[in-house]
Amino acid sequence: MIFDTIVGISTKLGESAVSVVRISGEDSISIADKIFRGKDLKSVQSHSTHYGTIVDGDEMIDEVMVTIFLNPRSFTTEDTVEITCHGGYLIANEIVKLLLINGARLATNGEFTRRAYLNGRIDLTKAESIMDMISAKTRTQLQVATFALKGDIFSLVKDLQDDLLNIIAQIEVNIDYPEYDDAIVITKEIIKPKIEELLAKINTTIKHSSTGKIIREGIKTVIIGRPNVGKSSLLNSLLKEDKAIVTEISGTTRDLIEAELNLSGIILKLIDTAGIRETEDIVEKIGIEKTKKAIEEAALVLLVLDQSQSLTILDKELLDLTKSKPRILIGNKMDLGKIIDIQGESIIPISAKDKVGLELIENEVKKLFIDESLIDNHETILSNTRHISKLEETKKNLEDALQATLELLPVDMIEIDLKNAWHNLGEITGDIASDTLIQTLFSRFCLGK
Ligand SMILES: Nc1nc2c(ncn2[C@@H]2O[C@H](COP(=O)(O)OP(=O)(O)OP(=O)(O)O)[C@@H](O)[C@H]2O)c(=O)[nH]1
Ligand SMILES: [Mg+2]
Repeated sequence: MIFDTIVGISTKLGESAVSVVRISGEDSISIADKIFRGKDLKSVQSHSTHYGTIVDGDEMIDEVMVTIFLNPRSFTTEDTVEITCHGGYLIANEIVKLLLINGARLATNGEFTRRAYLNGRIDLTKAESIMDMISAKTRTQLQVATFALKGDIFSLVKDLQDDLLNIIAQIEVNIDYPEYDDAIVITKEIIKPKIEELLAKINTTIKHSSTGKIIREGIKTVIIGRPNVGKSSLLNSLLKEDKAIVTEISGTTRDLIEAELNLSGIILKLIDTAGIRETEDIVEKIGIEKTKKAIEEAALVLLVLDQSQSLTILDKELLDLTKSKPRILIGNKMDLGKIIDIQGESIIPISAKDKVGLELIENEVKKLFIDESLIDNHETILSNTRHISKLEETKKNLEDALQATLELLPVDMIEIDLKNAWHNLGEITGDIASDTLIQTLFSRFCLGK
């Protein structure tokens, strides 16, 4: 496909050694050449870098290095120029302005990557992985993001599509040559185990993806408990900073306090809450309402109890309120001894004040949410919600197909379900993708990428 020539700044503006301005499209070299002094860029080889200056008429703007990538050997597969200029807030913008005057257009978010996709250089999973790599905050997030870049997700989906095509082919043969009396019955008998096998593969991938999703997105975690049990102290100890105010006065925390914690590679999106109790204080009341909402929205509850005291009615209410949530019971103030008695559920003894026992919480979080063997064995894990939901739709199609093999439905009905499954898989890689999908997906990218 031939597109117009776009320009964008690929680095963050700010005081830094260098910035990179990127130009891509048919006229990128001739446009860059108009503002570059040092060499005739139109006659240089691909993958070569040249020293020179950027000029606005007779005025020198900056001393730069220019790298040329000739079509098709570039990220976008188009002729591409990368101008490495000095950093700062101004220079790169000045160069962009000159390029605009000379015929380039300002790139929209993610437009370079979008071209790489539209020109067939990368599939959607790779494009999305680049975005995930850029936003990764932990080494594990990076590891999961690179699966797609290496092509692992693409192959995984392609293999599933191949299996599907085999089944579809089997049906088509029998639809085309229905001379055998029992063709339909035989077809169903043959394809049923094949569909089951495919479903099993998909189920395993979906199961593993819960670990991937947690790694990519983190765990929304709420710290709750009655007033004064040490919720804010726990937040502070986990973060290793005094983020929340801690006092011996009940009802110290009034509003939600949010913070992010990197728990050896897993991001906990922590929320410290106002302790729940009956109160007439209007500010505290609002705080408590927010706590209740935060509990509903959380994926994990850390319920803090004071283990130096016996359970109160409030503790019991909170235990009841969160019984169907993934939760960890934390017995704080272990330095004051243990009086609390809880049956049938383990409680992790800690002292938030003395920072003792915190690693036990970490272990428990991992036990609840992460299959570490997958990471250790470098298994391919899906982590992107879009991919996972498409795979879930595929699963549904296959279940329908399986059901149809059991009923007295004609085989071409089964084929419809299988084709839908194939279509859903195609949307993961972008084999089949609507304009709206492409539009929204790439608009989430940063400028210049
Ligand atoms: N002995 C002991 N005291 C603790 C421990 N953790 C917290 N405290 C004390 O308990 C009191 C309450 O701590 P906070 O962290 O403010 O409790 P909270 O649950 O956030 O209280 P509210 O915000 O009022 O709901 C403070 O005086 C803390 O110093 C602990 O492990 N041992
Ligand atoms: Mg507090």
